[in-house]
Formats: sequence, C-alpha cells, structure tokens
Amino acid sequence: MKLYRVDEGVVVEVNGQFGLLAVDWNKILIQKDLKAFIEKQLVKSMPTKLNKHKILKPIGDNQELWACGVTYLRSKVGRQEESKNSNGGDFYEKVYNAKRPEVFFKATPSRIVSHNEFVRIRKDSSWDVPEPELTLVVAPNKKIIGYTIGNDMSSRSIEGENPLYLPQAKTYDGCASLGPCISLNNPFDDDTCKIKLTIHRDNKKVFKDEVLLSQMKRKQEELVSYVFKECSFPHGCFIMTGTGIVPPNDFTLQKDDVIKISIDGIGELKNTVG
Ligand code: DO4
Ligand code: MG
Repeated sequence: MKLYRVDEGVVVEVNGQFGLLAVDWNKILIQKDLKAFIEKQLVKSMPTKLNKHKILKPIGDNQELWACGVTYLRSKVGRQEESKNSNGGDFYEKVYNAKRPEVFFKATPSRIVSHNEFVRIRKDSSWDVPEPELTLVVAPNKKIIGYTIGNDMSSRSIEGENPLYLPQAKTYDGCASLGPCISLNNPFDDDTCKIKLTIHRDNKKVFKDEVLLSQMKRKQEELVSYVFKECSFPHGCFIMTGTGIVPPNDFTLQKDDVIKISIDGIGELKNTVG
C-alpha cells in the first residue's frame, strides 16, 4: 500500500488501483497503526487517477527531517577525498567505524520540496551533488511505519573545506526533496533492492549509478534509536539513511539538471535544479 499526499487529501494505491480519501495528512501520520487506519477508511474512498492530482511532499507540517551520514563505504571514501586538504578525513574514518553513527538535523518542512519541484544549489558553493537516500517515516513511538525516497542535496566544497561547516553544506532553502509517496510495506526483504540515481543535462545522461540497500553498514532501527535518544517527536519524523552513491570528484550539478532517484518498491522521485 502506498500513500500520496495531494491537495484534496490522500491518494491510496492498493494493487495498482487509486482511491482518494478526504483525510488530513497531519492526522494520519500520528495513527498508532497507520495501515489498519487507512484500510478501515478505504470504503469511503473515491476512485481516482494519480495524474489528476498535484503530489505534495509527504512530510507533515509539524515534523522534522533528520539525516544519517557515512553509512556506506562510498560515502566515507568520497568525504575523505573531498576533505584531504583540510585534514578532515580522519573524522569520516572514525565515524564509519564508531558505535555512535553520524546523525544530523537536515531541514524543517518549509525547506523541503516535493516530487517534480525545484531543488537548489547554494550560491556560495562551487561543488554540489544530490544524495539519493532511503528515508524512514517514523512514528512518535519510534516504530518505522513507512518508507519514502529522499534527496539530501549537499555542497561538497563547503563540507570539504571544514567538516564543522556541515550545517551550511546541508541546510538551506530547497536543500532536500522527499516523495513521491510513502510505502507502508517493507519492500526490502532481500538483498536485491536497489537505489538508483540518474542525472540528465540537456536531455543527455551525464551520470548514472546504483547501490544495493544491503551495502548500508548500519541497521535502520539503530539509526532510529540514535535520532530518538534525547529528542522526542510528538508528530513523528523522517530520517534519511545516508548515501551509497557519490558522483566522481570532477562532477558538479548545474542549473536545469534533472535528478531522478528510484528505489525498488517505492517509486521514482524527480527534481530539477532551479
Ligand atoms: O558527513 C557528512 C554527511 C554524510 C551524508 O550526508 C551521507 O553519508 O549521506
Ligand atoms: Mg546524505
């Protein structure tokens, strides 16, 4: 089952059929058993087509987006390379192997864009990449209730200059995208689930890569437990689980680049650099 937040309420997808429910998105995210709640409401749903609706970002108005980092070997290596002139590399080696993972606050809902909207690169940055990340939807009681796709837009020039600049490299207007839906099923039961990233420029593919979810070093529940350690989330929260794809060091995003991220079992998140 998949849920899409739309202007008119929620579009529910079950076995390829779409139904519109006039329910408040902010209320459904705090349901103790979200799937059971939606199943009960289904009798009241109106048949619809997804392309009749504008898809909105799935994060609730009172929720926060957190992110985890250096959870894949590729992320550790990419960051060691970008920070070699500032001697920041040791920190990435340490955090990759440490018991405590890297977790950081990414964005409030107003800085996040939805599927088909524009993500941004900072004007004071010269080296920028998208980070395609499985994103967990977590209820106030720490239970993972769904999955979506996230793009953790990042400035490698700012982060590489000094790891203490992380909040500036990561958090700014249009710094993240989430969507297109929340999948309530756990589609990741085996080692075959992939995250894929493509970037098109002037209708030509300029970058393409993929990673298996099983290459993530940390467990999803482990990341949730650290985010929730001393922070409560009365409305739940979203947690990005880190990138396993980093484009080569001579690649930087440009205005009008089209970024597509897909995760098996969830769908495709598409954004253009504005
Ligand atoms: O350490 C910096 C950020 C790491 C990150 O965002 C990632 O690995 O995805
Ligand atoms: Mg990231």
